[in-house]
Amino acid sequence: MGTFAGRPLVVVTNREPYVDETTRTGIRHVQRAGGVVSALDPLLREYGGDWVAWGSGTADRLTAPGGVRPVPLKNPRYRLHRVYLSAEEVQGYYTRFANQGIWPLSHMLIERARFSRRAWSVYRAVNLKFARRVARESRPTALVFSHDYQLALVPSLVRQLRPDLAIAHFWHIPWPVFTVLRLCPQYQEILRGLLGADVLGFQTPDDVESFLTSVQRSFRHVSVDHRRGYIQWQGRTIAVKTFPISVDIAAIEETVATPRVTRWSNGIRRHFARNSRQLGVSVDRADYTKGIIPRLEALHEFFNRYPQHRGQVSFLQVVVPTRSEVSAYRTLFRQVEQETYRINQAFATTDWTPVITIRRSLDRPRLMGLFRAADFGLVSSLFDGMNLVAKEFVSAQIDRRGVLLLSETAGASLELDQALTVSPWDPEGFAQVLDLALSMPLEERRQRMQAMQQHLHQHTLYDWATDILSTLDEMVQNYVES
Ligand code: GDG
Repeated sequence: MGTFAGRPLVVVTNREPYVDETTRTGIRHVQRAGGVVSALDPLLREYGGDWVAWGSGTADRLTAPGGVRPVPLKNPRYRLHRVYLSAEEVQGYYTRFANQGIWPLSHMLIERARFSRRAWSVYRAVNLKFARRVARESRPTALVFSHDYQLALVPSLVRQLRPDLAIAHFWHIPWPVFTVLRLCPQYQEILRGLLGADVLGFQTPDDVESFLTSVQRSFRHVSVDHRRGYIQWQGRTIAVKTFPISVDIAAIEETVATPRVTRWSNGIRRHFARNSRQLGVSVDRADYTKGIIPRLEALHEFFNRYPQHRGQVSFLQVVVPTRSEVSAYRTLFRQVEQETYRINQAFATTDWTPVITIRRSLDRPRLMGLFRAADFGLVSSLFDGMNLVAKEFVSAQIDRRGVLLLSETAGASLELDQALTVSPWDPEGFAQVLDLALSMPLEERRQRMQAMQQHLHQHTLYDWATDILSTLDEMVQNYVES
C-alpha cells in the first residue's frame, strides 16, 4: 500500500479531505465541497500513501495523535498528516494572499485582486511549514504530488530540503496571461517556487501556453520549448503539460443506481418535475467566478422573453457557502438571495416557484442523485480551471434524459463538446440556448449524453493521476540515466 510504480506517494494540499468537528453529541467527520479534495480522496483510497494538509477542524487534534490521522478511521487506506496554522497564518496565507490575491488574478478578475507584503511574507512562511512537513514525512525516492495556488512555493522549498524527491505540482485554476500575472508584485517568486517541480500540470493547453510565456518573459537564463512543453532552468528539465482533471464515472454510475439514491432521485422528480415540468439544476460553491448572478440574470431574461415556459420549468440551485471570511463572498451570498427573490417575485404563481435554493452542502450520493434527476444542468462560470460539476452531471445522467449547458470559459468545455455552450457575459444568448435545451428531442439528448459519457469513460480521474505520476516517474528516471 502507498506506492506508485514502486515509489511512495505523498500528496500535499491546502484543504484536508476530512475535517473533524466537535459537536454536542461527539465528533463529526465533514467532507467539504471543493474540486481538489473531491478529486484526490478516491485516488489515495485506491493507491494509499501519505497526505499533508492544513488541519482546520475543531476536533482535528483529537483524532490525529502526533498530527497523523488514519483515513478512514476504520480500515485505513492512507495517512493524513495535519499542519496546524494560527489565526494570523490562516489570515495572511489563505484568506489574503491566496484567496484575495492569486485566486481573482488567476481568474483574470483583476479589480478584485489585493496584494500586500505582509500577506506575502506569511504566505511564504506557511509554504515553508508545509515543505518541512513533506520533507519529514517522505521516504527516499518518494513522489511528491503538490497542489494549487495556495502552495506555489512548496516545490522549490521541498527541493531545497530534500533534493532526492521527485515533485509534480498541479495548478487547478486557470493560469493568467502574462500581462495580468505581472500585476502581482511577487509573480517572479511564484514562478521560481513552481519551477522547483519536475512536472508542472495545468488543465488546458491555453494555461500551459500562458505559463511558458510567463516564464520566458520573466527570466533571462531560461530556455523554453513551447512545442514540446519543456523548460530548462538551473540545470534541470521541467515538463509543463496539460492534464485535464476528471471524475470517476464508474463510481458515480454505481452510486446513482443504488436503490437509496434512485429513491431520492425519483422523489425529487415527483416533487419538482410534476405536471410534466422540466427540472434544471446547478451546484456551485458560492464563488464569484462561478457566474451565479449572471445565470440568474439570464433566467430572468428567459422567463421574460419566453413566457410560454413559465410554469413549465423549475430551477433548483445548490449554493454552498464558502470562504465566508472574505467579504466579497458574503456579499455574493446576499446578492444570490436578492436576485432569486426578484425572479420569484416577478414570475411565481400559486403552484409554481421558478427558482428554489438549497443553501447548504449535500452529501455526495444525494448530489449525484440530484444530477440524475435533472432535465438540464447549468454551469455558467466566468472562468474556471476545469469544473468538475459539469463532468459529474454527465456521469450521473444514467437515464440520458438531460442536457448540459456549459460555459465556454470553463476548462471542461474543451472535452464536453456535446454540451450546449452558454456565455455568462451574454444573458440574451443564454436565455435563447435555454429555450433550445428545453425543446431538444429525447433522442438528441441521448446521443449527446452518450458521447460525453464515452469520453469520460476513456479519460477518468485515475487516468489523470496516472498520466501525471508516470510523467514524473519518467522524468526522474531520465535524470538518473543521463
Ligand atoms: C477547483 C477549480 C477545478 C459542490 N457542492 C457540494 C459538493 N461539491 C463538489 C462538487 C465538485 C466540487 O465540489 C467542485 O468542484 P469544481 O471543479 O466545480 O470547482 P472548485 O471547487 O472551484 O475547484 C476547478 C477543480 O479545482 C479541480 O481541479 O475543476 O476549476 O476551481 O466535485 O461535486 N460536494 C458535496 N456537497 C456539496 O454540496 N459533497
